[in-house]
Amino acid sequence: MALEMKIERIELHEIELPLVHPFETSFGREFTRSCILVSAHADGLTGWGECTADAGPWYAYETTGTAWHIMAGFLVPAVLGQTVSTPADVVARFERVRGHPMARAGVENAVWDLLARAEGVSLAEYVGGTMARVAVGVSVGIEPTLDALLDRVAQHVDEGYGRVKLKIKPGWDVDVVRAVRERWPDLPLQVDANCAYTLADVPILLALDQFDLLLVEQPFHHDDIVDHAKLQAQMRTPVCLDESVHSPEHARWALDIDACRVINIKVCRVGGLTAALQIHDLCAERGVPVWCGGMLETNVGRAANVALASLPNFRLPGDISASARYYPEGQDVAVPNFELNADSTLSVPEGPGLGVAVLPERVAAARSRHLVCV
Ligand code: SMG
Ligand code: MG
Repeated sequence: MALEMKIERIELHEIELPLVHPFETSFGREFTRSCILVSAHADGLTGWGECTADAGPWYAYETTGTAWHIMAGFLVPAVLGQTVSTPADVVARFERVRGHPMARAGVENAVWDLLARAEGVSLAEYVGGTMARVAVGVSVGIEPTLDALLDRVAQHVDEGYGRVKLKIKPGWDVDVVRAVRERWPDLPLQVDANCAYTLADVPILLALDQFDLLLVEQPFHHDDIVDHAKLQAQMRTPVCLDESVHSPEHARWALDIDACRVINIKVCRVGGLTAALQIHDLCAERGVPVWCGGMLETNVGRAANVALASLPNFRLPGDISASARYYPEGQDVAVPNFELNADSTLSVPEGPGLGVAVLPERVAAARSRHLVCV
């Protein structure tokens, strides 16, 4: 008999946490991180999802404000009071909503956690994960000086990270990558431009080919695949798409025209775990490796990322660093923290659902807005 759950209550919690170190990308520097936590309640159980839309539309068009509007006005009403037995029931109810993947992911993922808990299995098992530990790296932001950047990289290498991603932008690229490569000749290294370049910059990007990078991530426009295909045709280093792949269809279109040879899967960017699994499977069929991106998640989103990254085609280390890299001790909303293993992996939690416990007092301490829907 398939499990059936009636969604009795959904709560939205907008929170803001300070970052332990400011994080700068080509679109700006962040000192704090905002997100919306979603809790779905049924049969005495609670499932949690994290919507990673940020305060402003810098990484993607969604913000905490737009996501709140879409969740409260459209997505929550579509599932509240409904009976669900699989995540597909939620996806079907969201079919009329166009766009707003991060908002959809927040609600859908809360139901995934709820259903996995009801089944008494870990989320990793529920999604079909096969690995007990997932390979991870660390994403290093732009720093005020090259010396400061080298210090940051050294700190993370000393902590045990076996793969480093550097953020690049025009004026902070070839020389920076050269300096890091000279100091760490064998370090698995990759770069992420967050859309900061155009076709006019192809010579700069081709200059990166000499540094033996794992990949170059999203150099061009946040919706582009055509220009990326033109670059990949000339570049030895695999192009990896992040921002441009915001649905399984976008992944297929990109692969069809050879716009990239690797895809960064972020659960929220693609609209939830269901879409993330579809992209994983599509890439596996086509022989294209994927890896799990990060959005400075709390331990709630991180636990979902770790579960997802336990699937077999996650063949490159994820941007899923240890909890201590993100928020001050005692402030993350869920426990236990994720710790880095000596082999640059995180262990996949074995407890039911996400395998972390959300602490209501920590959510309340960080919360700026709260909505209870019954
Ligand atoms: O979660 O460790 C992390 C950050 C990984 O660099 C990271 N994410 O474009 O891939 C990316 C960026 C987006 C961060 S915007 C908040
Ligand atoms: Mg990226």
